[in-house]
Amino acid sequence: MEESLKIALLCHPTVGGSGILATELGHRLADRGHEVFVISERPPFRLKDDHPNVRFCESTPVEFPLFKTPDHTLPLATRIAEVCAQQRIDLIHAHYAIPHTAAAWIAKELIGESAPPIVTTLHGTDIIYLGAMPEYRPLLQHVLEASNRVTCVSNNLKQRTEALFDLKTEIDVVPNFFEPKPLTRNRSDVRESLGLNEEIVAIHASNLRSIKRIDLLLESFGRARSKRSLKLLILAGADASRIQPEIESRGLNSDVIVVDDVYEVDNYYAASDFTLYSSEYESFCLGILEGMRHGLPSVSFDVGGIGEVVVDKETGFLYPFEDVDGMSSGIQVLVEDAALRNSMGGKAKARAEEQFSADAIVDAYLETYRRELKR
Ligand code: GMT
Repeated sequence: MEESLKIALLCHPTVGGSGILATELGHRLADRGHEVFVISERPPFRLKDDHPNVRFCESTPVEFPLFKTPDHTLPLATRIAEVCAQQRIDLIHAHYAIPHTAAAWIAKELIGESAPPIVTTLHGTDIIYLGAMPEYRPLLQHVLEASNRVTCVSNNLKQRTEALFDLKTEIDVVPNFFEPKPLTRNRSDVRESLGLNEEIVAIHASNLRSIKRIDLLLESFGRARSKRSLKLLILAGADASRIQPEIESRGLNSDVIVVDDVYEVDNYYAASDFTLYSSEYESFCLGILEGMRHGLPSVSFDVGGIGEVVVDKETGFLYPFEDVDGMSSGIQVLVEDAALRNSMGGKAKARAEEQFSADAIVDAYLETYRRELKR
């Protein structure tokens, strides 16, 4: 039996791929008998903190009259040091370099020689955007170097990281995984509750940040929709009011269904027919993988690491960024051809199970931890 580890997991509590992945990784590590201490300002939205091996350790941001906004990072660093000392943590796994690896690095300074190693997992925007900003670049360079191991969720993100930073550490690629939860409602119930009949449903789940290019999503959908009965279901992991004006101005009110605050996504994927993404960058695009695991093909732009998840014309359709004509034709093909939808969906599901299973990916993270701890 493998020796049980004590792992401090740092992640964003908000809706987003990195938090989802980190949380699910925490659950899987805990299922395998490791002790997981999740340090964040509030429980990440999918965290099961009633799991016997998972403990949530709150880090409270500080509001102080001289600070314009609450300070998250320094209290987090102090809290990490405290948890490491009290719990004799073996390893810190930081998801997102800024602020998490930066806070872990400060914590290491506080702890001194007995500080545990840091594994950093990069998820995308911390490198693509923050990495390009002069305010963060030298700090990012420093904390990536200070990490004992760095992993990226795709080869594309690894290449982008290596192009931006001069790193001596070898970066490992550990892709994302997704395992669906058992469905709690059947397809027809979910569809009925959304006011759907026989329509074909494209699903998009995201935090609607500007990088998701909801304008291009609506443009492609709007162009495809005239042909056949088609609806767009948006699972909004953020305040959806920001996209309502865009939906209204395009006259898409009756064809776009927006559902807020969805924590259990599986029922919605199972009630849909394909996934639709129009992001300008995705290091991976967990939402496409979630759909694949439910047997859904995808339509998206071929940006970032999406081409490592989707096999073009087999499990989904990929188009150059901003090619809304291409995207709307891909949508139409899937809408009109049920047999193709099913066969591509079947291939998507098989690929998700073979390449992105929880077992294989958790093994890969454990291997990364053990390689470091054996040193
Ligand atoms: O894309 C977002 O807005 C959320 C972001 C996050 O950090 O939660 O997602 C990033 O990490 C996910 C999990 O690794 C990836 O699937 C997403 O592609 C990645 N987003 C970007 O690279 C923009």
